[in-house]
Amino acid sequence: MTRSYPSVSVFGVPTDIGASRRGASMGPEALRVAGLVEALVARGVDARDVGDVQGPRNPMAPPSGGYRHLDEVVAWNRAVFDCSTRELQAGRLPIMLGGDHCLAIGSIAAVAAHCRAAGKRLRVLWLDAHADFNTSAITPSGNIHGMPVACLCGLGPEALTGLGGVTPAITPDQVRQIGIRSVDPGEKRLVKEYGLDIYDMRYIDEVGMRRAMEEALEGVDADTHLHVSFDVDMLDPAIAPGTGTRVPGGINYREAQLIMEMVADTGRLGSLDLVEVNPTLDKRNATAKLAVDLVESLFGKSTLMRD
Ligand code: HAR
Ligand code: MN
Ligand code: MN
Ligand code: MN
Repeated sequence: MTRSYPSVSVFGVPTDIGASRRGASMGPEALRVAGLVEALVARGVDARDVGDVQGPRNPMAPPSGGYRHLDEVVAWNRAVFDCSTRELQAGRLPIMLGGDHCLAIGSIAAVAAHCRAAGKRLRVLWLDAHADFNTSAITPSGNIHGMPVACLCGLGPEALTGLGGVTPAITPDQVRQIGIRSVDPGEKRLVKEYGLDIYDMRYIDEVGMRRAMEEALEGVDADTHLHVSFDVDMLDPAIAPGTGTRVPGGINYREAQLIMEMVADTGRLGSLDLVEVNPTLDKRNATAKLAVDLVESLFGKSTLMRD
């Protein structure tokens, strides 16, 4: 299947501000060293690296009022929002290299605003071991990378929920979560209350990835902008050890390839986050290399002869 993709702009967000473990700040360089841009160009994609956005340093402070580093998280997300908005308005497909997952507040708020302006439907595919639906009242850590989906759905501090000018930026019915296997007790109640569509590991084990993905992609049509938010801790730690909050029992290599191939087949990919790569916990940059391999599939590379 030959498909053409819009031009791609890759940008880095070198911070671990939303986590309590350091090192995701080195994710953008790890992904560049693994050859992300070159791999896209080799697929015939017009991809350019527009460099890194800037933000405050990590003060490594304890949580205050239920949030760690709230002001800094806001500053980084504003920078992400501006960069994503600029690239979307230029008609390009933004790929954000995190950084930790709190940065998806900025990237997805930008995509949501872009879709509203363009009259497009938005579907967010949240690939993660975690639901990232905590609030300051229920978080076990204060880490804002455990809160981005809640913030985007309007639950959180105004500086984050209102980042893109419209609150909430998205509604839970626009989100599908895949690979989930770690949800905190209060968070469990909240995802049920908000009706989040979660394809957890048990569901994937029972029905298989093909059916889970068919359901997650149901209703995606020509008017849909598909945003993929890929937290590499969705993957099993045996194949992706370079990440800060590893959870056993994750997505294997073949399942991950199928996810990417099925997204590619929709032809509707409009934006991508690649987050939580932490090369300080890795061996020989394996996790970034695997992420690049999967991004190739996301851009239509088939393991068989379909491309
Ligand atoms: N649920 C835990 C918390 O809120 C850990 C979640 C954050 N880890 C991530 N995000 N990598 O997906 O602290
Ligand atoms: Mn567009
Ligand atoms: Mn996450
Ligand atoms: Mn995660």
